[in-house]
Amino acid sequence: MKVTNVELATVAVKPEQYPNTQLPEVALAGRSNVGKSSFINKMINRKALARTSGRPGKTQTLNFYMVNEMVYFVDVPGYGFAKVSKSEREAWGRMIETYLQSREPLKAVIQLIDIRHKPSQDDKLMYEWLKHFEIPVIIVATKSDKIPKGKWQKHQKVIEKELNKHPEDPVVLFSSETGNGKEEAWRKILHYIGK
Ligand SMILES: Nc1nc2c(ncn2[C@@H]2O[C@H](COP(=O)(O)OP(=O)(O)OP(=O)(O)O)[C@@H](O)[C@H]2O)c(=O)[nH]1
Ligand SMILES: [Mg+2]
Repeated sequence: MKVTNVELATVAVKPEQYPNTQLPEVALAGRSNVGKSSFINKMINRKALARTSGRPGKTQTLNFYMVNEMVYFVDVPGYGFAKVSKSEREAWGRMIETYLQSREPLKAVIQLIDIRHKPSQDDKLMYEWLKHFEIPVIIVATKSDKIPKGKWQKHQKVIEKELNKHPEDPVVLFSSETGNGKEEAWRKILHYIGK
């Protein structure tokens, strides 16, 4: 995929602020610090358009990145981040649920799971919730650079089993460090947005 044009088009916390264009959207989901913003940067060949941080909780709004005037990548705050107040966390939860539940242009959610670890309870709940709303999910097992290639398959199997992954949802092994899986992730995204 040749990315020629990207811009942070919209920052939203409520539906009135979502873009009112006809472009399809794919949203990122995953626990805080799993690498959602890094995934976007890698996919669009930018070092730091989507802001990343070693500290969890970097992304706090819905950030709509328009790519090639073809699709929006929607960066979403991570879940499972303890260091915010309960009320703040609930407000984020509502913001994310409102978007995922009711957004007509949303074609798929890219759910990121750290390849090194078993999916957490939050990961499982998120996946179940997305399936309940019949949203297609692309599972991205990220940080693949952190374990030897010989172990990738075994870790992928654990993720699939723990999530009770539906057969139609693809898994892509990915690394924002090395670019592993980038073209495959693009292929899956293009499929879901009908390109
Ligand atoms: N080695 C390695 N590090 C990664 C990878 N992806 C992300 N990271 C690192 O993980 C940390 C968190 O990455 P972010 O992209 O900010 O994570 P996020 O999911 O957007 O986090 P929130 O915005 O807090 O929800 C950063 O220090 C990244 O450099 C990867 O594929 N490999
Ligand atoms: Mg982020």
